[in-house]
Order: sequence, then C-alpha cells, then structure tokens
Amino acid sequence: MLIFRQLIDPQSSTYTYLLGDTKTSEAVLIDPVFEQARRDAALVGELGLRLIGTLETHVHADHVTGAWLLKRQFGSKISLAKSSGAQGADRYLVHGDKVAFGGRHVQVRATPGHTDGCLTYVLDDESMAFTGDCLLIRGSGRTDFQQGDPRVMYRSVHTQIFTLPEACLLYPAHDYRGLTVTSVGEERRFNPRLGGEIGETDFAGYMSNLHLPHPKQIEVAVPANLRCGEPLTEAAALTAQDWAPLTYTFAGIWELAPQALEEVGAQVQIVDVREPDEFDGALGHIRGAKLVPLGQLAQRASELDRSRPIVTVCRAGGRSAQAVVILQKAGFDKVANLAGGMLRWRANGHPVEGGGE
Ligand SMILES: N[C@@H](CCC(=O)N[C@@H](CS)C(=O)NCC(=O)O)C(=O)O
Ligand SMILES: [Fe+2]
Repeated sequence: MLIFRQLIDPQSSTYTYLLGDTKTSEAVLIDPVFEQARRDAALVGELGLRLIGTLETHVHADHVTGAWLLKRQFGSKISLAKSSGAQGADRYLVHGDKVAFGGRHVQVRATPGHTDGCLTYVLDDESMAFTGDCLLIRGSGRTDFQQGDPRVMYRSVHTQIFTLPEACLLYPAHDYRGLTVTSVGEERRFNPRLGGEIGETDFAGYMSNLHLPHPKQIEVAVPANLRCGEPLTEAAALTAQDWAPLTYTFAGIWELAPQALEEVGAQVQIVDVREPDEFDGALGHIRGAKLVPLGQLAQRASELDRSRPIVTVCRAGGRSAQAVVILQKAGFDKVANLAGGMLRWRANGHPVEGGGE
C-alpha cells in the first residue's frame, strides 16, 4: 500500500510530499524544507518508514531545501535534475528516469520553463503527479527569474502534464491561496493561463505582465540550493539542543516559538536585548525577563547563569538572533531566539508585563 502525506511550510507556502511503500517501509520526500526537516523526520519515524531519498522538483528560489540535513540524519540519497546545475547530489536525474521506493516508483518528466532543471514526478500508476513550480493550481510558476521562459513552460505543461489521464491528481510545490490539489481535467478546462484554447503566445503575454517582486529569500536560497541545502555554518552549531522544541534556521540560529517558551517557563532565563525605553514601552516585556541591551551583552554575559538555557528576546526577533550569536561566542551552548520577538509573543496572546493594549 502507498502512504501519502502532504505537508506545508507556512513561511514559504511550500508543499512537501511524503511517499512511502508499506511493504518495505521505504519512503521518499519530495521538496523538503530546511526549517521543517525535524518535523518531517518525526513523521517518517512515527509512520514506521525509512527515508531512503529526497527528490527536488527544482532549485528553489524562495526557501532552502532540507535535503542535506535529512541526508545527514538518515543517509537519504539526494536526487535532482542533471540540468539544475546543482552540486552535491547523489543522483542527477534526466527525463524518463525512475526513482524507486520499495515496490513503487515515480517516473521523471522534464518540465522546464520556471527553471531549466524543473522536473515533474509521476507516480507509477499515473494516479498522481508532483508538478513543482511548473503547473500550479489554476496558475503556473513564474518565468521571470533563474532560467524562466514562458514558451518553454507552455510546451512542458501541454506535452508532459496535460497528456496525463484526466483524473490524475496534480500536487504543486506551492499554493498561495490555500488550495491543496487539482487534477489534469480540471486544469485543462479551468486554468486561466494555460487551459482551454489559450495558446503559447497568449501565455507568454500573460507571464510577461505579472510584475511580481522577487522572492524575499532568493539571494540566500538559490546559492544554498545549488549546494543541495548544505549550510556554510559549522557542523557543531547543528548539534541538536534538547531543552525545548527548537527549530534551526538556515541562517544558523536556534529559535523557539512563543508557545514553546510559555511551556518551558521558569527553567530558562529570558534575556531581553532591547533598549530600556522599549522594555518599559508600549509592547511591555515578558515576566521575569532580564534587560541587557544588545550593545552591552558581550561585556555583561558574566551576569547570566551558565547552568540554565537562555532565550533571547527583542521587538521582532532580529536583534535577539544576533544576541544568540554573541552568547554562543561567549561560551553559552543552550541558547535560542524567541521567533518573531515581542510582536509575535503578543499577537499569539501570551501575557506581558507593562505595556499598552
Ligand atoms: N512572496 C513570495 C514569492 C514566492 C515566489 O515568487 N514563488 C515562485 C515560485 S519559487 C512563483 O512561481 N510564484 C508564483 C506566483 O507568485 O504567482 C516570497 O517572497 O517567497
Ligand atoms: Fe520555484
């Protein structure tokens, strides 16, 4: 039997797909996200599966792949298109290849247009296909960066995706409106850019007038994904910390969510690195937080308790990320940043001392 799960990274609206074969327990992940690698690893384990591979639909521009992190943990083999130009993969795929997991497999179809190395993975029985950023639900990937080309994309969709059975379910790499799945029949009829009688020139005209801002992470994501997600930070920094449910960001910072901080409570020291007027200002501060402005942190690190983990806090989570780096340099190893700072803490309804409503 096939195990299938669709997972989302809310930050980048990226879908990750888990495919497993119950007979052999072998599984693959399509498009894992760096920050979600621990979540994905936990799910694979809980479902009794063994991760044997990760597959990229393309070199992403908006998030960093979790492929390298997962390989480090599970020894999973990294696969992506030969034409992607990426280094560090175990297998470089070309059109017509098959990638097996247990008794099942996906077939590789080259669907360039968003990037040169875009692949669509079609499940062995053609009941589902993973289209990456080629065909999106009632949309398409953009064609205005990397090696984007609308005419190439149009041909990819029409020759490689619309030729699949009408009932074949299509799972994209992203959706920005909350849609999760579509089908070949639906997109042939209702895709406003590529469906019906729309021709290649119509599509090219549509795509050259989108005028979208570039993805926020593009400068970090593309070079990192060309290394299959291997970070440039030291491996030691990646050693898991177990005192709270932390996330390791590609920027090299351990973070925890407001809810997690509330749960660990008094076992940790909260260090607020804002300025005194902010600490006593409108956003208030977290009960028990110690005020040490960022500029004084290195000199005053000796005031902190070395036996308890530290959580750093600021307004939005930027300065406190730098505080994590400063404290690590000062020899503190259990230290993490409060993700989103006081803004997210308050937005999520956690209690504050002082401050206005
Ligand atoms: N606002 C997003 C933009 C993401 C983006 O541009 N995504 C690409 C895929 S890598 C795309 O094709 N988007 C289609 C669209 O936005 O219509 C970000 O900053 O990450
Ligand atoms: Fe993309």
